[in-house]
Amino acid sequence: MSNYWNKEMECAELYEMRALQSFRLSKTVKRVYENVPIYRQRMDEAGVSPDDIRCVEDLAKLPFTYKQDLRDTYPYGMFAVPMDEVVRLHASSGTTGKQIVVGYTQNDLDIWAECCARALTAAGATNKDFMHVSYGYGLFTGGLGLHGGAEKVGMTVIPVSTGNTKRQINIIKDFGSTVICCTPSYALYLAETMEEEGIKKEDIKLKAGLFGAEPWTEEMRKDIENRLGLKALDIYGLTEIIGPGVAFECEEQTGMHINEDNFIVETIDPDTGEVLPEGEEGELVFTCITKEAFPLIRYRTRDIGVLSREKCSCGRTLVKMLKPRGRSDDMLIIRGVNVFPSQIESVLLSLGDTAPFYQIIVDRVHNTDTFEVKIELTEAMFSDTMKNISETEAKIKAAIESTLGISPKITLVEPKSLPRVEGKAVRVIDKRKLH
Ligand code: DLL
Repeated sequence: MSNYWNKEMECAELYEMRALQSFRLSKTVKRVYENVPIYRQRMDEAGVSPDDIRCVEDLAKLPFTYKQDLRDTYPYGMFAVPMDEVVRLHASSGTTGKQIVVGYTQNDLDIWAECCARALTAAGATNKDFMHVSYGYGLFTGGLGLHGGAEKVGMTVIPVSTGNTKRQINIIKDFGSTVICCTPSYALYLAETMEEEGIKKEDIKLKAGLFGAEPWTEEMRKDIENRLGLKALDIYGLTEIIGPGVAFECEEQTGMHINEDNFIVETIDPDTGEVLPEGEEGELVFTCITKEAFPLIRYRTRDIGVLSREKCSCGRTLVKMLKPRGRSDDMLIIRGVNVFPSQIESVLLSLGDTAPFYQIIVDRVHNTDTFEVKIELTEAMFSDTMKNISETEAKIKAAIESTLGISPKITLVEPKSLPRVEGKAVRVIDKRKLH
């Protein structure tokens, strides 16, 4: 049976939620218009006044906010409260470009902890659980965000942060961690190290994991669940909006409920900016309606997702976002074909012949794109005959070609030769950008 952290919000009727969102939206828009010059300027230019925004349907009248706006106003230009009310800063460097800084009032931290507490409760966590936090602490939001949520639930928090994987395994075993959070790639690395150390999943007490901060597939979920002996749940968020906890999965494992009382979500056509009906794939756009220090309006995430209001068996009525396919800027165009790294991951893991570690290398030679997928062999495969190895290569090549319509070069590499990560995985090396 489902447990809720805040049943009133998590199970509200849609009309109640819309009324609450409308009220909070109009208040937030007034506040940013008065306090953040870039919003006032943009709204004036668009000919929209705060009085025009009375309900959720009015949202589309407002201009979008882009990551570039955060960079242009770096560091504090988009803060909506005086700095003496800001009690915490976080930052994100992203993979490209100047870093961005976000701020929180005490009330913002409480809201954030509430969002993460909902996620943890949906994963079955209670104050009897031991919470092993392997997300990085520091300017990255993962560690401190989930830490706050776990404390709110009253869990016994173990703030391990990243690094020293063998020590982490000992802590999981000796301290009796029952819930863990880290990136899905780190979960696999932990599983691998555990196996190397001869520790079985029966020797540890983990029952649930909250994995996010990067895209991961259903196939990866199964692999993590089998190897760590836990239920693997997805958690989504981004620094600009609050950090982890914008959306969280329940036991149904069919997408993440968005904390709609705090964030209004839209899907838009990334090219035209047109709002799409719920259920159509598009770019996710979020508006913060409760945050004080850093409330973004219609923020373009560049994450590509689909929303669903289908009734969820957990009883929550919060809209769900299906597993995002990745960022629009993660999408590769190889020989004119759109390729998401997650499509390749699905193929590799569903074939199951290799280890779940891979890298995609793209280059341009004589004006033609080259497309190589490096995949690690398992120890068992490594000692196999050359014939079997080339058969596996051919099988993977055919499977990727039939999914994507373009043919990769497959290179099977030695076990444990691809880099392991403690945070977000780097799956793609696009050398075309370097030329
Ligand atoms: O990754 C916050 C976070 C920490 C989320 C811990 C979940 C758990 P950023 O570093 O700002 O913040 O990166 C945000 O990561 O726009 C997505 O592209 C991606 N992302 C985050 N969660 C997921 C997920 C944190 N569950 C960016 N699935 C986002 C797919 C995700 N992508």
